[in-house]
Amino acid sequence: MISLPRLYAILDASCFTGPADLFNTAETLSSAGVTLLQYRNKSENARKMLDHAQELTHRLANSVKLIMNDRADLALAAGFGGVHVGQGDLSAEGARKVIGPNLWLGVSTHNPGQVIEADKTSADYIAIGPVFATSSKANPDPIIGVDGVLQARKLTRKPLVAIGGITRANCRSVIDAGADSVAVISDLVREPQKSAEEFLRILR
Ligand code: 3NM
Repeated sequence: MISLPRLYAILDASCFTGPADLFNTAETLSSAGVTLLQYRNKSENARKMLDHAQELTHRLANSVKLIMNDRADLALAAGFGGVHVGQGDLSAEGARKVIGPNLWLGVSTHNPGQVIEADKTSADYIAIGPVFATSSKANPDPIIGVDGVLQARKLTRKPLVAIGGITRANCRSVIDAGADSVAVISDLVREPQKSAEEFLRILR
């Protein structure tokens, strides 16, 4: 079983002015103590995504576990530490075939049925959300609230990541409901260093 850090930072390319801004923020987060980082890019082609991912590997692979959103092939090609798949991406077992036994595999879930299904797979961790309202995801599933995290916790012993609208103000309640880690996009963007340090302090 893998062990997740309390904070799982997600760098969504749409939040940055360009690749340089994204790389700098990645380095800032790493120096603030972040050790698990996902690269998420819903609008760029595979070639650009691989370029960006390789640069992240070059800058950070020694200090941070890098996870590729959606694309198992790019995770492998970039030398990332894992891939995260959603309900509309490759199945967990499909992604596992691509990445092999050693890379981390995460699966997004949005309701109890999906948690039960993901629990049966070789996924290393399960993400559940959106816990709160989020504007970082197109067409989000219905909000599950802290109660949804409590419910998910009862359905799996795999490491559980809570996602969606998680901030410094509400993260403690999500961990107290049984999540092992919180995944965050927007509350890390504006002041990455300060924000990451505060998350890590609150969740210690
Ligand atoms: N997945 P923020 S919610 C990428 O419910 C993502 O699976 C979700 O961003 C899910 O921290 C979400 O800005 C967006 O709310 C998270």
